[in-house]
Amino acid sequence: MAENNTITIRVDDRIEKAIAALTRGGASATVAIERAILESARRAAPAPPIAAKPGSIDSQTLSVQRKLTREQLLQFAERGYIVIPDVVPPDVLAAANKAVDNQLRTHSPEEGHAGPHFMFPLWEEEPDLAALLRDTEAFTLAEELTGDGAMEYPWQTQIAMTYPPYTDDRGMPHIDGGMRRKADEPPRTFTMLAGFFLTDQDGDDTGNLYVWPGTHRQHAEYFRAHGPDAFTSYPDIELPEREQVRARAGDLLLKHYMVGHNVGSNTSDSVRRTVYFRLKVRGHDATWRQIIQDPWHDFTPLRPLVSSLENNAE
Ligand SMILES: O=C(O)CCC(=O)C(=O)O
Repeated sequence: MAENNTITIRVDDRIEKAIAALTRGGASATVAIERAILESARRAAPAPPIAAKPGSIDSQTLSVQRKLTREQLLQFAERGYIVIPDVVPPDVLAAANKAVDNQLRTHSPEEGHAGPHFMFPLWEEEPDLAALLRDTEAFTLAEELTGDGAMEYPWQTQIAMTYPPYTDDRGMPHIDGGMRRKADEPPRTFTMLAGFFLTDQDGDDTGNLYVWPGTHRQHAEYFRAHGPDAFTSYPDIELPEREQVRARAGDLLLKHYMVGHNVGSNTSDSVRRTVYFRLKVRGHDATWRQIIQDPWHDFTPLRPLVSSLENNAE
């Protein structure tokens, strides 16, 4: 609010939490405060009008890009992932691709490499990658699944590339952060994966992520039966049919942490690029035993929607 050339900013607890999260991530306090205020203002700002695309809006939708439809919420709950089209504007996408090129200057694979190639820059290290999450609607959309202000920005990024020709014949999913861990180490769980497609992956075998839909619920059921400490290897469940996630450059993937997944084949002509962020609800780490038994633990807004899924699973 502007009054006599003075701007009054109410420093709410979200700003304080954001400052704490950012300073833990290594930013100086001044930079952290500046970013936290900008982020708070961004969240408080009314949504800019967005031209609706024919056929992509329903009565539950306030705006194509800022609000998930009830159908999308249900799809996430039931199948464990959704792809939201056109979340990243072309200039942000181009800058992110340049940041990937920059990382490749120092972390390139060997000449002639075929298969996956991962790089893990810190959040602070490549601001043009962080911008995918911070300067688009992506984080707001992700928080519709967990609650407004529930999550914190991650400290690390993953650049996932697949150099052709590569055929993945493992036929098995994994869950991040727990398999092959030592029993006395906590698993590196998180709440959800936010994936940004930097290349088109709308055909099969273009490096698409493999997912086994609905396994977040099956895994939780397994850990309820066997106890959370059984999370040292892949749960013995009956696998559903595998799917390839199809998306175009600029689209956003939101995937429940517990959905089984794996690197996909790339038999196309070009290198596949995706950027991932592992997002957590605040206080998540202390609750890993609960979250792997209760798939809705971190997803408060979904709980009223999921009782039918739970009842069907009984
Ligand atoms: O290559 C991908 O997109 C998946 C990578 C993956 O499975 C992982 O990092 O856990």
